[in-house]
Amino acid sequence: MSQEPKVIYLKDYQVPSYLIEATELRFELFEQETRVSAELRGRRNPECKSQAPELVLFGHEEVELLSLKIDGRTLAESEYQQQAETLTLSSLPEQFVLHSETRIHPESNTALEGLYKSDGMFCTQCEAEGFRRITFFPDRPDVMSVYRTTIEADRDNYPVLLSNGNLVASGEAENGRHWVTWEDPFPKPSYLFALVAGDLQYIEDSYTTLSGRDVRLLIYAEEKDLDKLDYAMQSLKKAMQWDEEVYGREYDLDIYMIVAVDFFNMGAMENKGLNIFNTSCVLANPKTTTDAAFQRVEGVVAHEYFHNWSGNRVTCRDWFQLSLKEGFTVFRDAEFSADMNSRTVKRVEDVGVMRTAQFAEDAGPMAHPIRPDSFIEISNFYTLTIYEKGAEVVRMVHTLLGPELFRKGSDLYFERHDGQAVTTEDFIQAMEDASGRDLSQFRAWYHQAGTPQLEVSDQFDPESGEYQLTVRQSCPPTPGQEKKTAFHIPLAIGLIDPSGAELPLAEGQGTQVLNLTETEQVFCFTGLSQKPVPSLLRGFSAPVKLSYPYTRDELMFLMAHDSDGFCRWDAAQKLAVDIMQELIAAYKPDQTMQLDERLITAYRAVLEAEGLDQAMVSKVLSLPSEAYLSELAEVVDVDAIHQVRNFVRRTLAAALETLLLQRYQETDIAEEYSPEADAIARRSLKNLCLSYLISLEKEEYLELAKAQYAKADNMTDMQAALSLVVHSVFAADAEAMLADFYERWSGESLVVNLWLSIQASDPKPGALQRVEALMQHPAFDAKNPNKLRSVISVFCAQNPVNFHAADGSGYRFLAQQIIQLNKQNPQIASRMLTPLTRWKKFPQQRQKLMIEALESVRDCGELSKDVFEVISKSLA
Ligand code: 7MK
Ligand code: ZN
Repeated sequence: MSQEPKVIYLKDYQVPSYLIEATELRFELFEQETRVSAELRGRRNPECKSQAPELVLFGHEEVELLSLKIDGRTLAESEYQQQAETLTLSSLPEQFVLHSETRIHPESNTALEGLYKSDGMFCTQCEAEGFRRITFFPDRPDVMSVYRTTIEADRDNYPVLLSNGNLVASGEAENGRHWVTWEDPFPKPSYLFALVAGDLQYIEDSYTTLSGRDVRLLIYAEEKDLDKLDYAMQSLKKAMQWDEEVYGREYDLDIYMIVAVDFFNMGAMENKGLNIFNTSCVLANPKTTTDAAFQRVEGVVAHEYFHNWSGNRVTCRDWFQLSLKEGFTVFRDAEFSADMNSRTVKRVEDVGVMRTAQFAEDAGPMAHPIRPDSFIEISNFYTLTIYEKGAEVVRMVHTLLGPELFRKGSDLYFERHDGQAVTTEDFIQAMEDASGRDLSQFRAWYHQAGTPQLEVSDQFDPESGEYQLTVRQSCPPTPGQEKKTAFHIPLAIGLIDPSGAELPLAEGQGTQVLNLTETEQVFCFTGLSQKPVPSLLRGFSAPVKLSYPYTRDELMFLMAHDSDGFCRWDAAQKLAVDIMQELIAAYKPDQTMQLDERLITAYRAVLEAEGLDQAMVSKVLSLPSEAYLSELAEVVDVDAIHQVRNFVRRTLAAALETLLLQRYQETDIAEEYSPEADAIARRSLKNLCLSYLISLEKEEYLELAKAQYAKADNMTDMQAALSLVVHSVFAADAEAMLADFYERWSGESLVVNLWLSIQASDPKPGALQRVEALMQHPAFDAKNPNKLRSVISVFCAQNPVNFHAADGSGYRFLAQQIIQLNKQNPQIASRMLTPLTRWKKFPQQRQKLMIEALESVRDCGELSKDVFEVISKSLA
């Protein structure tokens, strides 16, 4: 940056002065350059009242302007103003055709935004503002245009040429080149534009929509990955059907394409008719893919498909509205996954992400509301807050309205705004209009950042049989927001009597949703004979932190009796957290610890119980992660957390050894791999038991893990066994297994990523040296985001004891990497900074070292906007 980057404010929004009705693009792809010709048919926007309207075209500095014409007349340089990232035209006629010729260099584009090369193929990523790296255009989502795109390239190297919509023409050109033309009839913002050119193979299927239209479904990948596409295809068809059944939404083009690419900054992209996916979110095959990745593929395929309505047909007016499409679409994909698999498991997993990572974001220097009111670089706002908290906010609307009125609201929203670029306000308004409910106070969720806290206390009067719940809400300050107004919070609760029976509440239901709207409220329940145990925040009905002074015995009682699956799991978590926090507070190295027997008793009961859902057993028996314990801590003591968690795991394993082994053997059945929920649950429980057993450091369990590794016919069991041995004390066996694994899988890039991650997350001393060595390994590629994430991000986020080494070596390492990446790939650089931004949570000495690391990045020279924004907010 030659100057300080500019802050963009929502309050400065103005409608575009010109609309672009049609865009005709022509790409000539070469190895040394790409020529782009763009013809924009524009006209005055009747809604823009400006007297002297200007057409602002955005264009990245790397787009070289070769010529510019209006209605066929070449413009002299004096007839437009070119600045660093914009080109401004004034005195335009009411209607015009603007024609530009430009040159770009996808072959050297390492930022992976705009048009770039991934492993020899051309592909694009335009969201949010990548289109301006392709050509000059009013690259803002409220300018929607139809596109006609011609691509010309060498036929041998790029036999497949794709863009949005329908293929309308193709032909041969000179010098062994060929061309195709695609036409997308739906007006769309430029961020949904896509182009792919490469040597690709595909699988094909079809889907008949509710109204009887046949849609061709094509999934493209490199030839070597053709055997990993079936699961994505099945997932796509399930998603198409689900959206018809649950939202009444059909697909609208005759063709739907997905392309798998290796180099991708994010997970996937919903480009109209031509989704582009990170291979990690589309390829799946039992031999090479873990259960977690299968689930990710199903969820991401559905997410991108659902965007066709929540994002593409109805899009965002400006990028402050990002959560309009992302929060809603995450809610939709979460419900889809819940319907396809286990609802409670999906909820438990999503709540884990909220509590561990989103709450941390809300408490850090980058905290922002789900509808931010300013940003420097929009790429920095593809956050857990926009996505996951955004989805929780939509879920609360669903809870407040109930399923029928929510559906009425979504129907109205899609109908009213089809083909438009709208705001989160339009979404809420549609929900209000369709339901007749008042959501005025609820709107605070959109503009207030931070995690609300609920403090609950209760009182029982045996005389009158009256039970009172008092709920106080507050929300801590966040950057730029000192004071908050009260939120409208749906608090789902149940009351359980001492026999374990659930009391009937409103309308005889076991669960009642309390509407919290004031800072303090009292709720009365009458006709009780004994004091109940309250079951609070059922299903995680709101993204809040709730405290109630449960005793450990009450938590055990809830684990056994709560009818809400989420709350049973939550009670187990709270019990473990409470016990571990006490140990963490008292922790001194080399001092013996004592585990509260009640945790053993509680875990034993779960292990012994017959007929429990195996998926839930494995969730309930999973100890809170180090990351979650860190989030809960006032000041994070990484070593104490790590040591205590290991101690608790080992102590539980010793006390429950026989049961764990028994469960392991019961779940270790020879069966053909299936990615269905019950099979996943079985493997998850099996590998959890193995992890407890391995912690006992006995040879026999090492042998068990080695045997599992040797006989595994699927990557879930294989990687679990490998990871447990590598993270154990059995160093020699770990080395041998790692070598074997690499030899077997060196040709499978995604499997190699598991191999890298397992090593980068090894908590044993010396991890940084191992990470540095891995970065010299031939399997590592510093230009590939998946490799960077597998090594650097995993080390910094999943290896806390080593990343937070007291000498600051982990921090300095990360700072160096960021400095490197800042030029090469700003989006990835900025994302990877996250762990350092949380410096306020650590003890003083660590704080000082983390700040020094941030300062070294700040002072390294020219910062990208992405890195600048995160650094400056972290050091503010
Ligand atoms: C998910 C944007 C895209 C972060 C998480 C995704 C991105 C970033 C997928 C890229 C998406 N629109 O569909 O949300
Ligand atoms: Zn999305």
